[in-house]
Amino acid sequence: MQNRYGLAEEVVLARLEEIRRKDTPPSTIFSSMCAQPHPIAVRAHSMFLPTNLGDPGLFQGTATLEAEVISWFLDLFQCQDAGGCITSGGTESNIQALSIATRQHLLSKKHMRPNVIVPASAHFSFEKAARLLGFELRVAREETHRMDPEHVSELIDKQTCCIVTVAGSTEYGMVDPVPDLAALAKEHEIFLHVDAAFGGLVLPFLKEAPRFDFSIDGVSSICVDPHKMGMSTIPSGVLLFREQNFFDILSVDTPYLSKKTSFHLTGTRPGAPVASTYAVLHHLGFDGMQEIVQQCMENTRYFIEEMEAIGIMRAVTPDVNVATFHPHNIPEPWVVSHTRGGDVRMVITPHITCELIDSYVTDVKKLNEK
Ligand code: 0PR
Repeated sequence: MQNRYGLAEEVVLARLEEIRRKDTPPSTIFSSMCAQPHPIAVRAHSMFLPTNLGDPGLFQGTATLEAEVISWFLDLFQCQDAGGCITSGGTESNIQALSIATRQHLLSKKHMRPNVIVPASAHFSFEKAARLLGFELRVAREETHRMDPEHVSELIDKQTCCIVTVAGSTEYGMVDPVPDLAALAKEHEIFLHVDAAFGGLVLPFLKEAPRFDFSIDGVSSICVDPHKMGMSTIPSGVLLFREQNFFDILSVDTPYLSKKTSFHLTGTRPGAPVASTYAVLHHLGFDGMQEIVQQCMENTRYFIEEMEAIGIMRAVTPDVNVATFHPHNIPEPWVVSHTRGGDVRMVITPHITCELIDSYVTDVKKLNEK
């Protein structure tokens, strides 16, 4: 409704508080891949609210944070000479990675419509990318929810410009056999993108986790989202490329800005989530992140054991902290999600403690006994 004279600050804020109370309380949400932001993330975010990395020459301090965050991830993913950029999250990163792969294909004078092979479990952002970029999406079969390299090799042809693999799948928390798929990509000289939006900030902190990073020859790009397991504020994504010149493929001229080219999808870009990511990673350090991630994995195992003890079996044993169970009635007030296969899915982010898990299991037991 139009409001000609404006309202007092307290009135507007009280209204906002009331509206915010209608959102689901985090303590009942078991379905979100976005961890609650760490307190230092919130403070850092508010310090950098007016910054715009779309015109980095005006925010040279903030721009150094972007470079430091990228460098931190290149170190974590074992390729210090690679390049990268900050995005708004997994969707933008996936679109940009595929934009590079399809453009490379067209520039190499293969004028036929390119195709991209994705696992059946791929996030729906790849369908968005296919619509935007006009490539054909080929879906590879999976073995126990992991991409099957044999089927991928059957799907490859001369117009295949990219293989997408997932490290920490949205629905079942599985990691594709990245080394096998990277070998295939290398053999056929195809771009290989690893979607580690969720798993990229889990797997490096686990002992004996499946490999997915730049230490594998043939991996061309990796995306990871600090706004998921990185406990940063939304929107915060990172896209990394093995070769710096991948940037050039996407560059356009920006004649009147402080920097003369841009390879990002968005123009105006918030510096606040970059500061937030920087703050969490530097505050916790590798050891602090490892402690939190290992606790999440322990809680995932605990959840699975406690549910199986009341007769509700796991759908799979996950590689990361996503627990899936055979269908059962969901008690109030818990919010879970369902996979396309009908299983019940929970993401065990840091705020899902053993006490919360116990409450859920007790409520499920009561409801399913009735
Ligand atoms: N890649 C993977 C493997 C993902 O799981 C997701 C998002 C993306 C890419 C896309 O990332 P952005 O959403 O950051 O662009 N996975 C979650 C999902 O769609 C996102 C999410 C988070 C959904 C919290 C709901 C929610 O409450 O399930």
